Amino acid sequence: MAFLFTILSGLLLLAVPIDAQVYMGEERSSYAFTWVQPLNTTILGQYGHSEPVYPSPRTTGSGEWAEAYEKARNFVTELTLAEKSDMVTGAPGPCVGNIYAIPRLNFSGLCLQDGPVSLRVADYVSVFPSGVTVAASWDKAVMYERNLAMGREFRAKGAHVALAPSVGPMGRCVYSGRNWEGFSPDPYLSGVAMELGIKGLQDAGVQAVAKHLIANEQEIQRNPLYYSNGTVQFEAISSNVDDRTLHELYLWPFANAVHAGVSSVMCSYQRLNGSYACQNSKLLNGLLKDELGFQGYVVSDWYALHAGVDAAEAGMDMDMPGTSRYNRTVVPELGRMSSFFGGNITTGVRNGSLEETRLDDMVTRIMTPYFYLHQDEAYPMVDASSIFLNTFYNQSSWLRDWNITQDTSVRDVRENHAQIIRRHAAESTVLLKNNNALPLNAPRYIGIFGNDAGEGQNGPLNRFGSPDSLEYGTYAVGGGSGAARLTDLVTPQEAIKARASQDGTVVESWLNNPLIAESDVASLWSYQGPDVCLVFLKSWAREVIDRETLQLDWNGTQVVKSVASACNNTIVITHSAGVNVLPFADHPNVTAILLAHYPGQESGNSITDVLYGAVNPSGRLPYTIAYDEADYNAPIVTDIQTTGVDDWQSWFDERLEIDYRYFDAHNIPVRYEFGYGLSYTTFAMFDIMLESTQQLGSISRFPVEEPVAPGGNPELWQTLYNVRVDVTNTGRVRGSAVPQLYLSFPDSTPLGTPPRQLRGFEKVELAPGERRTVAFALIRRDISYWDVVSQEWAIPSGEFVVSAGFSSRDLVVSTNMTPIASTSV
Ligand SMILES: *[C@@H]1O[C@H](CO)[C@@H](O)[C@H](O)[C@H]1NC(C)=O
Ligand SMILES: *[C@@H]1O[C@H](CO)[C@@H](O)[C@H](O)[C@H]1NC(C)=O
Ligand SMILES: *[C@@H]1O[C@H](CO)[C@@H](O)[C@H](O)[C@H]1NC(C)=O
Ligand SMILES: *[C@@H]1O[C@H](CO)[C@@H](O)[C@H](O)[C@H]1NC(C)=O
Ligand SMILES: *[C@@H]1O[C@H](CO)[C@@H](O)[C@H](O)[C@H]1NC(C)=O
Ligand SMILES: *[C@@H]1O[C@H](CO)[C@@H](O)[C@H](O)[C@H]1NC(C)=O
Ligand SMILES: *[C@@H]1O[C@H](CO)[C@@H](O)[C@H](O)[C@H]1NC(C)=O
Ligand SMILES: *[C@@H]1O[C@H](CO)[C@@H](O)[C@H](O)[C@H]1NC(C)=O
Ligand SMILES: *[C@@H]1O[C@H](CO)[C@@H](O)[C@H](O)[C@H]1NC(C)=O
Ligand SMILES: *[C@@H]1O[C@H](CO)[C@@H](O)[C@H](O)[C@H]1NC(C)=O
Ligand SMILES: *[C@@H]1O[C@H](CO)[C@@H](O)[C@H](O)[C@H]1NC(C)=O
Ligand SMILES: CC(=O)N[C@H]1CO[C@H](CO)[C@@H](O)[C@@H]1O
Repeated sequence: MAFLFTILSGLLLLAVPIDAQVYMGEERSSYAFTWVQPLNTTILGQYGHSEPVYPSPRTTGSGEWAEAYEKARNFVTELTLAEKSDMVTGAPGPCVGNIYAIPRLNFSGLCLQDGPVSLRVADYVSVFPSGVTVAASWDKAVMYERNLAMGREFRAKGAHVALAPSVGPMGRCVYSGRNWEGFSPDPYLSGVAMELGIKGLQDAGVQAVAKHLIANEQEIQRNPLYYSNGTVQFEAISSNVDDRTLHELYLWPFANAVHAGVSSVMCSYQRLNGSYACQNSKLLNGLLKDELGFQGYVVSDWYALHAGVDAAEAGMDMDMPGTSRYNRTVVPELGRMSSFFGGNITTGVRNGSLEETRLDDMVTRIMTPYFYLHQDEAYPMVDASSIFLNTFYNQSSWLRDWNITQDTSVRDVRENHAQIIRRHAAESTVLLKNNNALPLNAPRYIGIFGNDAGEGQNGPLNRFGSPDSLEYGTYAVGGGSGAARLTDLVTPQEAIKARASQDGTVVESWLNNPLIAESDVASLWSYQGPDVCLVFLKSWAREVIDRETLQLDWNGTQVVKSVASACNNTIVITHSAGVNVLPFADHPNVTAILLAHYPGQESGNSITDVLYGAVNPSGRLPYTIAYDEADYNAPIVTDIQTTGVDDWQSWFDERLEIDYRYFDAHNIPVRYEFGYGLSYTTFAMFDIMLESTQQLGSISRFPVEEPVAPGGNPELWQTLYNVRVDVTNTGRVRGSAVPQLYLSFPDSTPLGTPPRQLRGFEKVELAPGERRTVAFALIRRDISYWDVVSQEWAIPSGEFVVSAGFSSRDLVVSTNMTPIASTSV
């Protein structure tokens, strides 16, 4: 959702969108590079519109939701027209998003809260590892357990709806400011993380929201820009994506989300093929509700709605926050603030422009997950800390509308989650290089270097959701609406000191600046220098802005060079939003490199466990680290040179070729490939075996037509093959391997198919010498491409190569598979 920079209602009266205030400030103009995508009116003509798909499919409560659906239908029959309109329109209240209570029906309203790593607006909650960190775990148990624990906290604090998990952006552009909130540019890995994350939240009784649908792959110009008189100067950027790419990349993990029974889907800010995502009927009615069979409700990103009745017809179900972006004054005749929905919905039904059955469908979609998750039964009240820390609404604007007991006690909901967070972040740490430097063995003297090792300077957070000083302090989480309030934070410095004292190790620390300034770094330390130099570096990212560089912040590369010039055992550890280029990786004195991403509140304990070998790192890269920034394709559009109101356009011309698919398709060497990561032990793989679950020759090119269920045609989810490989631990310590399965599609697949695509992974823990068989199931969707002609998933004829290995470029064993024999033409 939109992260607000200010809540002062006075400022909000300015007819300037909140995000635009940032673009017009120094942040926008400071971009080091400019990428202007030329306006091509020929292509614009092709993409300029999205096919109309009407009417909006009505929910049928299919699948496990049948009983809840009946309750929701009954609930709707009790409502007046005004109450129905309230049910689909956000209102000021105690939470970041609110739906009014209807005490007459024992409905206590809905509380929607950020975000993907923590309940952002609350005290005494835990801060979990970020999405990118969890993706780096490649561990299905971690993906589920993290969100189950987080869901318990949302529930205990009285939030019905968690605005999580995120998979848009997915990571098309390495610079995108929100990539870290989601998982990976690989749709398969992201799809698994979505599915398990949603199950975790919902098993805790909290509604999950899959966001942001769709192609929200950059922050710059994600919202329209207005003149001060309120006229649009530029519409938001349009992500122009072809049909096959949308299905095989960006929509793929949303299909997993719907398959997992997600309660809600949040539509994104920007336009898709020229039409705003929150009123694009092809996207919402066509793809999401019809093709994927989504039974829940679509909620807008905050202020992403730009139409009333038209958007409802296009498939939008809930307007958030439900007030005008510019004018949050109460409309006297309504007693409410104005909204694209709200009064317009009531008027629309009265004057016949909106069918009341559509409005009933919207409310039914909203209430079905509520009943399904038993949220009508004794749900906890909104916690006082959420109310008092809520900077989104002035309490005077809503208190009179809510029957809230002024209970000022704050509930501590953290349970034992610190232990889970510590273990998850440690297991997600990616070891990229290790010249026998790790694990540490009772070193005599440790030097800790870098601004990222210790505390920040001025408390945990400023109003941007970032540490008050970006220069000093370790990064446990990024900023914006995905940020978190760190009730607890264990820094690397304090955790390492505590552990080192057990061995009588000397520990000394230095910040970045003296290291850069000093030409003779050795003069900074005692005559016998540290026998291990730990350099902690970081990269910041947050919503609203995109990253400007892939170098480590605050002269990180220079810090490594300085330390390594005088220390022959330099270990680099990063806390980062995602991709960094690592120009020092081949330096002979850089003996180890660890990526911890944004690890959450136990940061120091997690990294110390890895450094000392209490945890054997088993993270793997969920993206590719190239040699050079310029090696990455799909740049962010940072500017335009024309003045047409529609001229911000982003052509997804690389189609399926993002991240490793691009590097592989063009044989570009990379520093560390997708799926790569080391361990303190070594592994080997043998004996790939493939078996079909179907009779020989019985697999059809297209799935048999079946009634759509959540996730689409159920046939797409049917296992057609099982693949097995044997993995063994060939080293001396216990550790976890991550065997990965990649498919190369036959030559008959249309052009543009990536050379290899991930289609399976498991994490398996092995004692030294232990050998285990690992199984991967291939479902129909895994071995199909999206056929734009038939508008169906199709299995290509001919031979697939099925390979397994330890990374996308370390394929150890392979076999062939021919689901459909080649037909001679
Ligand atoms: C909240 O609203 C009250 C009453 O309208 C007003 O006096 C007060 O200044 C507002 N506070 C803020 C922070 O806007
Ligand atoms: C615009 O796109 C069309 C279709 O891809 C292409 O043929 C044409 O050369 C492009 N024009 C310019 C000016 O780039
Ligand atoms: C977007 O436009 C492309 C090119 O015409 C088309 O293939 C695709 O189906 C469109 N997608 C949507 C959602 O409108
Ligand atoms: C509301 O709850 C009360 C107390 O549990 C119950 O007596 C009443 O029937 C409920 N009303 C509705 C409309 O469900
Ligand atoms: C708003 O301001 C812009 C730029 O000054 C101008 O072009 C436009 O005509 C104005 N619109 C209205 C409705 O006044
Ligand atoms: C905001 O809306 C109110 C109620 O409709 C109106 O009276 C007021 O003039 C508006 N303020 C601005 C700055 O547009
Ligand atoms: C209806 O929507 C318009 C924007 O199209 C908004 O200005 C207006 O305030 C809305 N009306 C109500 C009653 O919410
Ligand atoms: C009906 O009401 C809607 C919502 O206020 C409005 O957009 C539309 O123009 C109205 N139509 C007629 C025919 O009055
Ligand atoms: C407010 O809540 C209290 C306690 O839950 C209840 O007794 C009372 O009837 C409620 N009042 C209104 C106006 O809903
Ligand atoms: C590596 O460190 C040693 C000090 O231990 C130093 O003498 C040497 O110059 C360093 N090597 C490089 C390439 O900086
Ligand atoms: C690193 O330097 C120390 C002295 O500073 C030396 O004792 C040690 O052998 C060196 N290690 C390597 C691997 O060169
Ligand atoms: C010596 C050096 O490289 N200093 C740079 C450190 O980083 C800041 C901000 O990123 C630059 O402004 C300095 O030039």
